Amino acid sequence: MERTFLAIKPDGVQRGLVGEIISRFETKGFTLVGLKFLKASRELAEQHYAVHKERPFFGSLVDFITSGPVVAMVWEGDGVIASARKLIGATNPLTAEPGTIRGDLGINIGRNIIHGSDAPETAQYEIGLWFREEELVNWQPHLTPWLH
Ligand code: 3AN
Repeated sequence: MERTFLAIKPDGVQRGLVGEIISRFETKGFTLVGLKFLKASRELAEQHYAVHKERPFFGSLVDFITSGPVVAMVWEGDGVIASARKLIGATNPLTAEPGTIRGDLGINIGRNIIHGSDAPETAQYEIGLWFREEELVNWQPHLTPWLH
């Protein structure tokens, strides 16, 4: 079963959007298999954003993601990587479609509320970076799977 890594960034936590954001993935029908609330270390943030190391905003990106607590999550379900990216919306909240998390809840590209893995390889890398295997729960929430 496919898994993705999602993280509610410090702006989403500070603005009290944690419940609303988790709700969107729950009501869509995906399954939560990992969840932790933490202030990321600089080292973790730099590893997480390693692909952006050469970008001009790398330093401020790491400053921001380590500035306050984040909600790190692993979600599971068919097609969850691409679907979560759709639910999240475009990188720039100003151009993100209404109905998406960023389109509905944000205005600033540097404060775009939530991170979501963009491909299977990134998902695997990010899940391994933020979670130990024993922190992920293998469970079947739906005894009647036809409900989905
Ligand atoms: P996404 O989060 O939509 O996958 P990426 O991977 O292109 O976007 O960028 C990673 C993060 O870097 C974004 N979530 C955003 O916070 C930040 N970022 C991207 N582009 C810019 C930019 N032009 N200025 C400032 N921050 C940016």
